[in-house]
Amino acid sequence: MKNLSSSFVNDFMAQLEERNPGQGEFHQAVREVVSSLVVVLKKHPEYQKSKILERMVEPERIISFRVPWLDDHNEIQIHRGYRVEFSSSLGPYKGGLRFHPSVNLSILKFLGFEQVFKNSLTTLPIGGGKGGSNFDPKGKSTNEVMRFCQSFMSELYRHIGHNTDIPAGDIGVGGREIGYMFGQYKRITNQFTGVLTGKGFNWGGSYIRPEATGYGVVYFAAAMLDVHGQSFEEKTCLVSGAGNVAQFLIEKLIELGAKVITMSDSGGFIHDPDGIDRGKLDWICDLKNVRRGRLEEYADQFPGVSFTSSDPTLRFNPMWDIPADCAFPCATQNEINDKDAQHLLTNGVKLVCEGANMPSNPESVDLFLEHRMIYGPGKAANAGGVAVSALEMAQNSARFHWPREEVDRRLQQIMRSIHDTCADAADTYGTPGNYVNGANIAGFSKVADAMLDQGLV
Ligand code: NDP
Ligand code: 2IT
Repeated sequence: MKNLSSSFVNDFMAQLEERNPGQGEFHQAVREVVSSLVVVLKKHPEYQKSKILERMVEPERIISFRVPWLDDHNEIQIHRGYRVEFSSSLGPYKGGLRFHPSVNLSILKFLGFEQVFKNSLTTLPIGGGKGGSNFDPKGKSTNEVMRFCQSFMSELYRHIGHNTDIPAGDIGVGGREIGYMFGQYKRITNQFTGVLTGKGFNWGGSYIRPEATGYGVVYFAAAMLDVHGQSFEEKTCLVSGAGNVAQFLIEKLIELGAKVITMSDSGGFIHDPDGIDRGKLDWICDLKNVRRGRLEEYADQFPGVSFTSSDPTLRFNPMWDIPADCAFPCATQNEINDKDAQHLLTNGVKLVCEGANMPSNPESVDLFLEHRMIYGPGKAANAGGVAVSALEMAQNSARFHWPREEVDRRLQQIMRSIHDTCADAADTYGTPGNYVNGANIAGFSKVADAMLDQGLV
């Protein structure tokens, strides 16, 4: 039996890094989980004997394929598509598709790995996966997006299925893209099944799926605040991102009496000291979802608002240097670094809750934990999206719809249960209030036990 000293993590990581060179984001996600699990492995030698962790970091299957398509000028374009089918221990592979120029195997493996733990935390029967392409939908015409989606699905269809692998949206993939991919899947297979989630409500989608990730983050954060006898009333909040997660998160924060003063996209951030109210949020949703414009336009539209362009030469994001009570990163991975974390701490932010996947880099997470920040890691806090995806699958199987109130009630219940499960696991393993350890340990245990039950496969 291996001696489980602190060198365990370093030894484990050295081997993982050697086997997966150049996959920084994947290394980062695994290191965090393995660091939390040392105490669990000490207590459970059976996990070590069966090499559960070693098996878990190896995706069950990785598919990579060519996506050729014709742009509006009749030029041939070629992109790369992927699906990382990470774990089917708890159910069919489940997780989103990301269309963004930065997409590569490292990013999809980190996302797929995180998804396994997140999906386990939902308590619903779903394994973990992730996919996508380095295609950038920004600046493309609707016809170009449709042709790309059809070409992408012309290959992906043979690898997925409502009992095998059920993709959904993520960055760059919303209702429009899901619609085009669903149409192509149906055309090729001649089957109308729940093979994708995030579908339009009229053709198999669930109420509250568009809202679920953002609402769920707020429900999770409210549960964390509740432990400290607090609510969102009068709290000033910083939010990054301006997409699906950010929009509905802000809607729920406003409903609960909070004041949201920032939003961002890849061009920069807006600071609205008066707060983004319901009317202004509607304007932003129209800008982003219908007109597909840049957030910068918000500053021209409403008085007293400043816009700050992204500056890649700066070692920090000035948006995280604005005094506030709470911060919700909802854009992308590693958008908060140690300098940003320091700014949040010195400016009085008491709660950070992650809508995005892995938005805080390891140094900033260390700072949050060291300073006893109320910190909700993405794999727990943003699980509401995939949870309602699983509810969409259940509704599709039964061929009916739950009413809006019913789905929202279930979402609230699931987020409360994820919160309590993480808090309990953190307590049990001697790190009360540490939701990072709690999420990693609780997410791991269910998958590990299922793997033991299912033998060496
Ligand atoms: P969207 O594509 O709807 O929105 C993404 C937002 O983040 C946009 O405002 C985008 O700006 C900004 N953004 C993306 N990448 C970057 C970047 N590299 N630098 C700066 N800004 C960036 O995606 P979602 O809202 O769906 O996803 C946001 C985050 O939430 C992601 O981390 C995703 O993995 C996570 N998540 C999403 C879930 C879902 O159900 N959709 C579920 C759980 C987590 P711009 O438009 O200029 O690119
Ligand atoms: O990161 C995520 O959890 C998602 N993008 C949602 C996945 C899903 O299957 O709904």
